[in-house]
Formats: sequence, structure tokens, C-alpha cells
Amino acid sequence: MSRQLIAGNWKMNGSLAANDTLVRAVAAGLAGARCDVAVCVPSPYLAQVQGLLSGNSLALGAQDVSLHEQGAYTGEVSAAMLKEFGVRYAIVGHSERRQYHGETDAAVADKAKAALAHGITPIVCVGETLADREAGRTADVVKRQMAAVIHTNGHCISEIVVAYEPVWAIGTGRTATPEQAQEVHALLRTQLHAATQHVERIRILYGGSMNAANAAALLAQPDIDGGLIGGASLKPADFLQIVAAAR
Ligand code: 3PY
Repeated sequence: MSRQLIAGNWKMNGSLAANDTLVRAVAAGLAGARCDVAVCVPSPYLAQVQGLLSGNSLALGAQDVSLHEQGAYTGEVSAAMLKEFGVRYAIVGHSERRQYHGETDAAVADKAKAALAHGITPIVCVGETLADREAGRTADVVKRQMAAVIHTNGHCISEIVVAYEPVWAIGTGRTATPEQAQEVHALLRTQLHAATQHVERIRILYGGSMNAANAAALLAQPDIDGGLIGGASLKPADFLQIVAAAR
């Protein structure tokens, strides 16, 4: 299994001054980190953070990518543009984008494909709502979301990162228990195994209120290969504690 990946998802937070302080503090605390570490920042700050990252081991990520190559798509940012700023990862299909921007499984799969075509690793988010979980539909929902990405990305599927983010654990302070998360990660691993001989390359992250207090127990699960971190990624001490808990 590859090293774990801890990726911060800043969401729509930050300013030139705050980013400067945050990135310098995180970078200064990374010596000895056993895992890979990335920060996924709002698009207007890509150039600034790219500059702050040069010479250290932090990788740069975006929070979305257009499924189109170029053209009349006002407000969209293409994978080629992200690549010019040294972007290594792009989150796709975060539940906030599925919920507030109507992103479908097919669109998420196409975004993953657009990222891969430009050498950017998509961090593909899947996860069930509370209603899905309570109705016993968790497995069906995450497998359907994953199947769309597998179908569209075929032989490239081993190049993606997956993030299991139960919607009911996002921005709510509720977290899946390590056992609940492990169960879903194991079923995603089985599904991916059926699609590629290189399943060992695919990192499956847990996201959804992972924080300094619960990270160690989650990251110790056999099928959890890292974390996609929301609020705690804006607090250098907390983010570094999560990094320290990773292997
Ligand atoms: C959260 O932790 O709330 C996230 O959405 C991470 O992507």
C-alpha cells in the first residue's frame, strides 16, 4: 500500500494574508511526515500558494475542475489551466458541489477524466446522505457513484484517489465511527478490485469532520489510506496533528 495522503480542503476560506500564515506554519511542521500532504485551495489563490510551496514537500490541489477542455463556459476552470499552476490533485464530486451545483454522477466521472487527461490526480468524493444511511442504502449509493467513475475512466482508474465522505458528517461535527468508515472503504476497495489489477495504487481517503481528536482511530483502519480534511485544515496545529497520526 502506498503512503497515506492527508489533503486539506480549505473550501471557500482564505485571504492572501491568512494563506501566507497558514501555509508557512504547515510547511514548517512537515519535517518527518510519513505521509503525503496536500492543500486544495480556492482557484484565485493557486498562484500565491504555488509560490509558497516551492521548495517544500506540500502538494497543491484544486477544489474542482471543468469537464470541458476550453471555450464558452463562464466561471469554469479547465484542467490545463490548473496544470499551469502546478496543481497535482483536484477534488471532484464533493457533496457540496453535488448538492449546491447539481453535479451528477456522470459529470463527476467526466471531471475525473478531464483531470487525468492533464496528469492531475482527481480526488473523487462519494458518500451517502443521512436519509440514505437510515434507509439502508449506503452501499447502493456509494457503489453507484463509484461505478460511474469506473465506467468512464476504464483503464485509468488506478490513477485516481477516492474520498469517502458521508454527507451527514460534512460540516456537522458528526463523524463516521472508524468501524462505519472501514466498512464502506472495504466495499469500495472490493468494487475497485473488480475493475483493475492495480487496486493497491488507489488511495481511499476518509473525509467528513476528520479532526485532531478522531484522526488516529480512523487512519488506523486497514482500508483507510488518508484523509480529506475540512475545517481542521485551516488550523495549522490541528492539521499537523492529523499528519502526524498518518502512516
Ligand atoms: C469536511 O471535513 O467537512 C469535508 O467536507 C472535507 O472535504
